[in-house]
Amino acid sequence: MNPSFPEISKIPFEGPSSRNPLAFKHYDSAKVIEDRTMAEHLRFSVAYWHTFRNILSDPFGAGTAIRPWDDGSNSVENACHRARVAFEFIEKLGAPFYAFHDRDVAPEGASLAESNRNLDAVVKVLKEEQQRTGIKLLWATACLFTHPRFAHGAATSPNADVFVYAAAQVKKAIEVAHELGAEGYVFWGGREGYSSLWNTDMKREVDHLAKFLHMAVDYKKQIGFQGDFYIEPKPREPTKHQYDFDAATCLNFLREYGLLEHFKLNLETNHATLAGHAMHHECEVAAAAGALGSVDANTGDELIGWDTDQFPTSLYLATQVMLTILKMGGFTKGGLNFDAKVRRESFEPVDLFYAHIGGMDVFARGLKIAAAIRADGRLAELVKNRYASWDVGIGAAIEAGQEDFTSLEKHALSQPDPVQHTSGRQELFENIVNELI
Ligand code: XUL
Ligand code: CO
Repeated sequence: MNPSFPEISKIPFEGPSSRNPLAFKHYDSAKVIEDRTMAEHLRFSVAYWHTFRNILSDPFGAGTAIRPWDDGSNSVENACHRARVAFEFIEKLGAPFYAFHDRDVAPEGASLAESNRNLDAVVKVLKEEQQRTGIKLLWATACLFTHPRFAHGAATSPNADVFVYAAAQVKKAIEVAHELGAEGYVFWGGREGYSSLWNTDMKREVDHLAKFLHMAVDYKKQIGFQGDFYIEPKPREPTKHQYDFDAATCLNFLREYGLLEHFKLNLETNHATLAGHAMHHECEVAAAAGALGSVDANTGDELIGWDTDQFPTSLYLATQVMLTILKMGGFTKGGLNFDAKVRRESFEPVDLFYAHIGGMDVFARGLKIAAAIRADGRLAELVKNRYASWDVGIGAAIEAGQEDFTSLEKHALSQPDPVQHTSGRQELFENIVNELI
C-alpha cells in the first residue's frame, strides 16, 4: 500500500528545545518516572471515530475534512483501506493503543446479519494490522446511538425489540473485542435517558439497563473475555438527561444493582464539565471507589456549551489527572484515549498529527509535574497537617470506631468549645503547584 502520509515519518522525541512541529518535546516513551516508563504510565490511544470518521461538520455547516485516502463511500473495501491508513497514522505517531465503535470501523448493513459480516471483514484487517505493528486495542464499544432505531434509547428503549437488537449488537461487539485482545470494553449510553419525563417510566428503564449489563457480564464470563468493562458517565447530550450522569451516579447505580465488582468507569473531561464538575473531582470520586478504569482525554471550550471534544492542552488538567492516577498506582488495563477531534478549521491530514502530538506532550508534562509534586512532598505534608487532629486522641478513637454520640457529648462538655481551625491555605497550595509547573 502506498503511504497516505508520505511526507511524515515516525514522530521522534527531540526534547523541550526542539522547534520541529512534528516532534515530541516532552513525551519520551522510554523515560522512566516512578518505576514505569512514560509509555506504561500514559497508555495513549487514538479514537477511531474522531480521527478517521469525523468529517468535521457542525450543526450549522458541512464537513470540511480533507481525507484523500477515503472515497467517502460506505463500502467494506473503503472501510478496510481506511483501517490500514489508520494503522499507518497510529504507528507513525507512536501511540500504543486505539479504540473504536463497531460502526466506526465497518459500515452498517441492511440487516444485523449483514452488519456482522461487514464487521468481520474489517476485523480481519484490524487483526493483521495489530499483529504487523504491535498496536493494541484499548477498548471497543458498540454504537447504540446513531441509527434511528435507537432514538428512544437502546437498553432503555420503551420497545423491547430494540433492547433485543441492542443485546445482539453488543454480544457481537464483545466477541470482536475478545478476538482482537482488547484491554477493555466501554458502555456509553448517549440515548439511555430521556427528553421528557411525561412520557418516561424512569424506574423501569433503569431496571432494564441493569438487566442488560448483567447479561453482558454473564456473556463476558461465558466466552472468557479478560478485558475490563467500563461505564462512561455523561450528564446529557444527546438526551436531556442521561442515566449515567456522572461518576457518583454511575457508582450508585452499579452498587444498587449488584454490578460494582464487574465495572469500572471511563471518565471523560468534557463530560465532567458538562456535569458541573472538574475532571479532578470525577477522578477522585472514581479512584476512592477503586473504580477509575480509563480516561477519555479531551477538553471542552469555556465559551461553547456543548461537548466540543477538543484535544487537551491544559497543564493543570493533565497534572491533576496524573496526580490521581499516580496516587492509585497507575492504570491497570485502561489508558488515556484521545476522544477528541480537530476543530472544523483544522481540516488537513497533518492537523491530526499536530493535535495528537500536543495531547501526548501535555500529558507527558502533566506526568512529570505530578511526579515532581509527589517528590517535593510539600503539598502532601500540608494536607496531612490539615488532618493531624485525626491521628491522635479523640480523632483517632473516632476513626477506630471506639466512640459514639454519648461519649462524644461527654468529651465535648469536658473541654473548651473548639475555635476557628487552622487556615486552609488554598493560595499557598496554588503557589506551590505553580512553582512546580
Ligand atoms: C460521546 C463519547 C463517546 C464514548 C464512546 O460523548 O464520549 O464517544 O466515548 O461511545
Ligand atoms: Co468518550
